[in-house]
Amino acid sequence: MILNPENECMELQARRKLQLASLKNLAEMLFTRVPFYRNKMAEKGMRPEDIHSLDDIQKLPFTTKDDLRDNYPHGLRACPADRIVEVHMSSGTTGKPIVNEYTIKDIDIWRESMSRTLAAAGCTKDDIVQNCYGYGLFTGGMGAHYGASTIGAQVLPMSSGHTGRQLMVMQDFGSTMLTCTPSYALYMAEEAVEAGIDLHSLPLNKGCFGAEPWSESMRREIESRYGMKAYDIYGLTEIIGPGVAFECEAQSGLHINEDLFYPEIIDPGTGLPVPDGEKGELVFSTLTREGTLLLRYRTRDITYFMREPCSCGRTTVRMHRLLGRTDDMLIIRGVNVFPSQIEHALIEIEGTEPHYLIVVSRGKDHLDEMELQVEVKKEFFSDEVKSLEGLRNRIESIMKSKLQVALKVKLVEPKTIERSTGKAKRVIDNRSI
Ligand code: DLL
Repeated sequence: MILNPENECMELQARRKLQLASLKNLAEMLFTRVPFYRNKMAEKGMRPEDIHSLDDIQKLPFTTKDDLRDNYPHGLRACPADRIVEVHMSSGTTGKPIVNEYTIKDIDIWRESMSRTLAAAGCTKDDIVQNCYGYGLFTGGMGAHYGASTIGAQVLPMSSGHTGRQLMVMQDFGSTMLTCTPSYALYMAEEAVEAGIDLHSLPLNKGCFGAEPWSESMRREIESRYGMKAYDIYGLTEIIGPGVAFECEAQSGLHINEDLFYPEIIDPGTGLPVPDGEKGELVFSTLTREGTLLLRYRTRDITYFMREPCSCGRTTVRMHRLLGRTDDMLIIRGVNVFPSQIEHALIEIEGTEPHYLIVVSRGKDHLDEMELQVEVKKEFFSDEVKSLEGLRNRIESIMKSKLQVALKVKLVEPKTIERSTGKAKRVIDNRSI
């Protein structure tokens, strides 16, 4: 369902006009209220009144993760402290966290963008939404909660973890929609089988999954294990949290809420825009926010724009599901490898579970070595050694042809790879470079 047809199906010229007015306002607010941005704009010789068209955004400075860390905790706040009603922070593992401060209007923007997101997956006021994104500083829990409650659905604010309790509530309360990371959805499905629960017999029929990379094959896996429709949703703490982009019933690219968050795709090397359809780094500017405003924030996420009309009727630009990150890309003996390629290939191979871990190290000969630990299905593991050996060889040769670089496969018993209730960790890089 299209929650806000006026904005989501707006004629393109009208939207561009709206975006330009918002961009001018954003530049003005940043210039007058945030010294960090005033200095950055001055370095470029730019003033807010120099913006005459949307293309002029290219003359404005980028913002990076380091800029946010350097300004921790309040350096980028664009309004008086007493107007902030909520704060979220990213789950980063190094250095200071990334902070996002919200005013009441910012929370309303979040409600709007997340309710559009959940509605596109079919959520209505009659749904019972089991929200297993983590609550707390992470934006997933509150974001999905705000979206579902704005629609008027009933929210079960479960947070992540306590899988036994999740499954009990899922059955006893008749949850119809699930929101969590895709890896946790698969883990719960696995536990359900173990507990003898037939997920297909439950009223659950749709879910919105995101916050970590996942593949088309993993979607099919979730859809078949639960008997539900699984939608990809995208967002990041820096911009608002979840609700930046979402799939509609066509499940063909994610519609960007571009009246709220202005997207660009650039060449990460040159910083110049790439032509539509070409891969590059996704960049966002917050068009209407008040607390933490960002100009041309470099997400490090890699995707491309899909501008062909969508069968759903929305006119917002779509982005392809994420193809990787500029910083997650592994360079193995000079070859670029994305964990998503490995996952995609793995799910197609019969006998394996979609749980894996990539361990990279540097061998005695100083060359990179990549080990792929893969869980084997229970029935396969009890099989004879010969067939396990065959499976291992098959995975190694499929990976070699897909990745153009060799890796060693280690088959491990079911349930030995650590499960995550939030974002899964897929790569351990032991190279000290
Ligand atoms: O993960 C916000 C979120 C919560 C999105 C719930 C979707 C659902 P961060 O913790 O700041 O925020 O992490 C943001 O996670 O830059 C991507 O690299 C990755 N990511 C988010 N959604 C997807 C997705 C939340 N659908 C970072 N597919 C982003 C792949 C995703 N990666």
